[in-house]
Amino acid sequence: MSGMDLSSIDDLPKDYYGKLVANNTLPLWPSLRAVLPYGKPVRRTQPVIWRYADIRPDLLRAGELTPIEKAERRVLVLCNPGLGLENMQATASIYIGLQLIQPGETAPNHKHSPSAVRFVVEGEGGFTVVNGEKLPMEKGDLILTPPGLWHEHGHEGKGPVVWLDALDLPVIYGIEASYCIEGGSQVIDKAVGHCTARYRQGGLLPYASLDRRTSYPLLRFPWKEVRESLQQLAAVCAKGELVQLAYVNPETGTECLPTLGFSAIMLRPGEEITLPRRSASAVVHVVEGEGHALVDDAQHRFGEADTLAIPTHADFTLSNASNSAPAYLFMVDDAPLHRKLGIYELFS
Ligand code: 1HN
Repeated sequence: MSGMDLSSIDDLPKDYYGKLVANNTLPLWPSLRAVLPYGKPVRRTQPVIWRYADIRPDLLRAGELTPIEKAERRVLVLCNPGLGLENMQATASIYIGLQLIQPGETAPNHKHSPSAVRFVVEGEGGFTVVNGEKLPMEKGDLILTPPGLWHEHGHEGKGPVVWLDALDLPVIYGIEASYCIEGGSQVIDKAVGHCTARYRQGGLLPYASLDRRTSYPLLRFPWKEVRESLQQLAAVCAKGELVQLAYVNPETGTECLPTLGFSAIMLRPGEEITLPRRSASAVVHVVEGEGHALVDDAQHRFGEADTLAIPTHADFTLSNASNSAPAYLFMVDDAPLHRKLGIYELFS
């Protein structure tokens, strides 16, 4: 659709336009099509890939250059060039960083209005304390730090621990609602496995959950269990059917954070899958395996620990390069936000 040809600023008398500006006003019609384009949103988000092999040496160097006390959180941010590097957006709504913690280091306790998660990329011995519960961090584990919950990190193992941080920071900052509060280190008042043991089996809940709900009952999703569940799902999915599991709040069966959604995908050996086009943007992180991604017109070869940006309304095809081994991917998206706003669309 071509639509109406709208008047530009140049069609207006200079003195009239000057008076509008002096009164802190503007005419809508010269800008209307920019903010409300026909058919598809304007997307500045580029379908880029961040390769872990490129970034890892710089992240380890940050560990030498900047003591943790001088960084609070030692992070290299994955910035989408289409959105301006300084704006620290992987997509318009999703912030992604790679955080390094070395043995014996601690990242101090705080809580904030943005929602955050950690997805462990490498290393052993890391942990996050959330709401008085110490959550071990093993490779591929997803740890939630929901809005307003205290969280701090530590490392009791050997060698570097690296995880991916995902936050709804661009949204919360964009609505001028982003802030944090510092606190003293938390008292750990819950046993190891407090939440994972209670909610370890889908379809079964601690009985008391029927009467008493907490907002965020499950804070850690061990990768070992997600990987096994994907394999079991793959065994009953038809060829060509997308093998994808959503991480949910076990008490409500819906997304586990207000704005961001999380899912895991298994690409069976040799499999190529076109995902449905959606209104939501996403970031995809490779947990295991190698393959190709076609995102709109961008073709990327991906390997373990690489991360890709998927713009809103993008065409998206994934293929596994191996004919013998599966590939596993972790996806963060803003579909919960779209659903809450009533703008979520799934195009078939
Ligand atoms: C944050 O709280 C963490 O707790 C990491 O590890 C990255 C980026 C922006 C704002 C808050 C963390 C963050 C962050």
